[in-house]
Amino acid sequence: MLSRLHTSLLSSLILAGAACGDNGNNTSATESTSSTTDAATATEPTTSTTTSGTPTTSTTSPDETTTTSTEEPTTSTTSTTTGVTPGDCAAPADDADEDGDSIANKDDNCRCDANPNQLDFDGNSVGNVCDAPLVFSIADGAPPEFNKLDSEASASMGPIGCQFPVSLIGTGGDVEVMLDDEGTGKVYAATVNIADTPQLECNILAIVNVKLVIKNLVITGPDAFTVGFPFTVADHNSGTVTGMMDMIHNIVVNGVIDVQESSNEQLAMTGESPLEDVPGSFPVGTVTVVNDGGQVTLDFDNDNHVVFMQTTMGGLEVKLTGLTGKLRLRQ
Ligand SMILES: [Ca+2]
Ligand SMILES: [Ca+2]
Ligand SMILES: [Ca+2]
Repeated sequence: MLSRLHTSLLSSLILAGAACGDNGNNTSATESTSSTTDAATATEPTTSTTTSGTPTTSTTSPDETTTTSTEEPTTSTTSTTTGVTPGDCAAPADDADEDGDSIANKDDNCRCDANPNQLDFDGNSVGNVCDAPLVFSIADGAPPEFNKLDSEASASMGPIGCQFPVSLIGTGGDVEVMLDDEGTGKVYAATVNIADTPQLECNILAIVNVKLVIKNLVITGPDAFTVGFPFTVADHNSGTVTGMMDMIHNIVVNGVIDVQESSNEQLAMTGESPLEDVPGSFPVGTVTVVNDGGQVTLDFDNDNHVVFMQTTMGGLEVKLTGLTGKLRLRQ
């Protein structure tokens, strides 16, 4: 199937219009497996990123901790009362200062790791430095104003094209938040899934009828969003922190471009063309973590970001642009 849309006109087929952008990235036409690296380039120069990353590796570290972390609050409460040191440390609850952070063992909420600020975001008596990550999940049935990201798809061939709005709905996945004693933290968003979109359709000047179905978007970036949670906007005692994600996050897109009719088969042959494992990315955004109520919100607000783009060898360019909205996850 794929091959049907192959043969390249590509670089000559660049849309001048703002909505359809000008990234004449001819290599992106390659099929499915080619990947992740192109993606970053196709989407946003700054990312350069990251690479290569194989989707799968990314899930490792977050997942490992997932199970334990949900249990953490309870366990640690018990430990503190029984005098067992928080955070895997055998130092007794005495007047010594095992980690040299000027907090005596008996008062230290993380006895073997220096944490002079004693920040304890979730108030479980285990300092952030010794504590397990906070884990949040997207749940189905969330209010419609959340877990919905608005974007716009475009299909174009050379100077002609069409646009259609797309709502991407988050249906599942886990995000982990790890905080430190300096008022900063990292957010791992390794497994956010976005639902299939309904079929989208446009007619390019009666030359080609294009149907696009985005089967899935999955975050696969191996790296955490690094989020600054400065003291000025964070209240570690009440459990609220807000910060900016400092990097674009890789995603993988699956979908189908279905060319229903084409009056010019040189430009686009009819039939399905899989959009499979097309690399893409989410833009930077804001993260807010509220411990009271246990939720984390990822906000995206970037009309210019190219989430993904694929140019078939037949010269049909399909692109998802702009990303605004919120994903809300709960503990
Ligand atoms: Ca200490
Ligand atoms: Ca300490
Ligand atoms: Ca804690």
